[in-house]
Amino acid sequence: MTKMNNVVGQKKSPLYFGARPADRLMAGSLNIVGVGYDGTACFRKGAAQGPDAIRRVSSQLESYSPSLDLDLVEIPVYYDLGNLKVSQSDNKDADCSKVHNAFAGLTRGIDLQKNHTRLLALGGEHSISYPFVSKCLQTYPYLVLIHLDAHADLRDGYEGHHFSHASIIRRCLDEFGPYHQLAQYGIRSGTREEFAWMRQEKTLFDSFARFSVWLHELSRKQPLYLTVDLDYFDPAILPGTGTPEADGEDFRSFLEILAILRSKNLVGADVVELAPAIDPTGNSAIFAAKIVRELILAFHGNSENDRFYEGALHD
Ligand SMILES: [Mn+2]
Repeated sequence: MTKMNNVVGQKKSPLYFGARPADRLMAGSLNIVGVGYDGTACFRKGAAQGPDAIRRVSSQLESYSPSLDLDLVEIPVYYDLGNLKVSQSDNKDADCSKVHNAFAGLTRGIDLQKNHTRLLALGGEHSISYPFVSKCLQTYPYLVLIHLDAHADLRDGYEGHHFSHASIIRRCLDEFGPYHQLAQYGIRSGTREEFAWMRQEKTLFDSFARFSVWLHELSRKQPLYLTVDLDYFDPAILPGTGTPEADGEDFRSFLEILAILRSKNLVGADVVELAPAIDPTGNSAIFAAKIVRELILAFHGNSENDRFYEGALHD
C-alpha cells in the first residue's frame, strides 16, 4: 500500500511553478489538485508519479506562452493544493472510493459556480478524472465534456473494475443529465462496440477541421470541462504513458484547441496518464508540464469572462 500526502501543505510535493500553496479550495481561483493513483492501470504503471514529476520540472519552463501571449507571472493568483490522499491495495474499487471520498471532502459545501472556482487535476491514471468531472456535471447542467485521448474509454468496467481507467468516460456518462454533451477527438483505439456507439451518438470528431469549427461555434458562456489523456499525443513525441497508441496528435493541434478554448468558459480540466519513469529521457514530463502551463493560461485567457459569472447562464 502506497500512502500519498494529504491535500496541501505536504512538504514532499513541490508546487507547480508560480502557484501559491493552499490547503482548501480557493474560491474564485484556479485550483490545481494532484491525484497520484494508478491502481487500475492494466499495462504499464507509473502514473502515480505523474503529478509531482510535472511540478518538479515546471520551473524549468518559460512562464510565457508565445501561442497564447500570456504569462504565468501576469495572470491572477492560482493555487496548488498538493495531492489528494490515496491508497493502493488489492481492492481497487475500494481504493477508487477513497479517492472519491477525499475529493468529496475537499469540495463539500463548495459551490464552484458561485465564484467561478475552477479545478485543474493532475493524474494519475485516467480514472482520477471521475470525481472532478462528476462535480462539474452536478454544478453545470449544460456542461460539455471535451475528451482528448487515444482511447474511447467507454467500456462498462475493465478487468473487473467498475472505475477502471479504461471506463472513465462511461462512468462520466452515467452522471450525465439531459443537457450534458460529450465531444471526443484523437480517439484511435477501442472496441468495435465503442466505435459503433461513438458513430451512433456522433460524439467522435474524425477530422481536426470539423472539431475546430465545432469548438469555435460553442457559446462563450457554455461551461466546458477538458480531459486530456496524454496518450492523445503520438508516442513518438510523448512516450511516457502507460498505454501508448501509434499515430497520435502533435502539440500543434493541442495549441490550436487551447487557442479556441481560451475565449470560452473553461470550468475544469485534467491532464492524466503521465508515467514519467517509462520515458528515461525525462522529455515526457517536460512536455506534460508545458501542456499544464498552456492550460493554466487558457483558464485565464478571457478577461471578459468575469462578467458572465455573476448571472450564471442557463439556470
Ligand atoms: Mn488513453
